[in-house]
Amino acid sequence: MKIDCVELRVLKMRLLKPFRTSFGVQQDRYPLLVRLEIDGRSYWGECVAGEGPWYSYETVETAWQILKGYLLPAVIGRELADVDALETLFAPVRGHHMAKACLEMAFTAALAERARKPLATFLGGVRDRVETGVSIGIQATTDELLETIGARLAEGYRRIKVKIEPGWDVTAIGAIRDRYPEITLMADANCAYELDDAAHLAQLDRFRLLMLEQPLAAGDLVDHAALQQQLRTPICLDESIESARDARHALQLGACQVINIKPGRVGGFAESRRIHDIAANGGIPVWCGGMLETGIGRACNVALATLPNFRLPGDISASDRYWAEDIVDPPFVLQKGGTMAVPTRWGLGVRVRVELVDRLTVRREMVR
Ligand code: SMG
Ligand code: MG
Repeated sequence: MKIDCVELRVLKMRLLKPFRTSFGVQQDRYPLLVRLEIDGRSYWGECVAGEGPWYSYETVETAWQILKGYLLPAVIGRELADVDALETLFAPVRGHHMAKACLEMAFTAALAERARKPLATFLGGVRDRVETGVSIGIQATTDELLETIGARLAEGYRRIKVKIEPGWDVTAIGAIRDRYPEITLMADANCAYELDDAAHLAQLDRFRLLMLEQPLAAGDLVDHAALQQQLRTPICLDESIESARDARHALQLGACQVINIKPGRVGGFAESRRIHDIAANGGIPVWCGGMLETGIGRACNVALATLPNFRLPGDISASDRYWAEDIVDPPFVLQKGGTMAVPTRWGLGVRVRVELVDRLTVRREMVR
């Protein structure tokens, strides 16, 4: 299969509500999309990089530059037998997994469509619906937090994740447990703590959290291993796992008991699959994270979450948790029991609403 040319686009999309984490507030998102042209047909992919280098060193701007300057010239016009061929051509570029991932995922969706299979089936998925949860940002007050959680539970979400940071942790989680003693609850710190905070974080143990996500710095597997020794709550790694090698090291060190896989963070589906398998062999579950994606990235996440070792609910919420209007048709909706149906159409499984994408586009360029 040959990629004839690729269009890069940046959209401007406003979240229905601002989303606050330990590293900042997001309200406007600028999704970077790629549109691969192959034999006159379009295949879309989404890059999960943010506007600034907070969650990761990658940004919309760096991804655009790496795609245009290095990744696209390496693959456009080349005969590509499979994803291996693509990965081989990307290998000389160090890092930049978010830039690589959007191409890899769009290309994989094209291969799935050519094979006349839904993406999930093409990837080896084993289920027709995936378990989902919702991620709730840091709120101004405890009352607002409890109210927001109540609203999400009423919508049907069955697993609640809350963002924490120093000053918004033990008391906030305790208030949630007082009000909702039985809900499936977890917390995500996005790297906001240090190993010296171990005794403080151990106070979370009494709240029976499903897991504590990424308490310490992204690069720090060694301190995560030391922290896990001092916590009963399972540690889950997100930012720390950028590759299968990271996953292998994390397991060897005992740095976590759960892994959050985001295909957009690790370079795409193939690397996600390798991390999935390493975790499965090590006896630890994985789940699919989210990066406030549009329906394009969400379709990829849903497909990936059908693999067997995705044994915990993902941050894969419905389109209306994020956007007034999603750019795919049909949008993703929450089903009974807090699940999401896996699209059954060939390829990506959802249609991209090109007229809406056009209206939201703030930057575009064709690379040949
Ligand atoms: O997509 O529902 C979503 C957001 C899930 O909390 C979420 N993502 O660290 O896991 C995480 C954060 C990172 C996204 S902040 C842009
Ligand atoms: Mg996280």
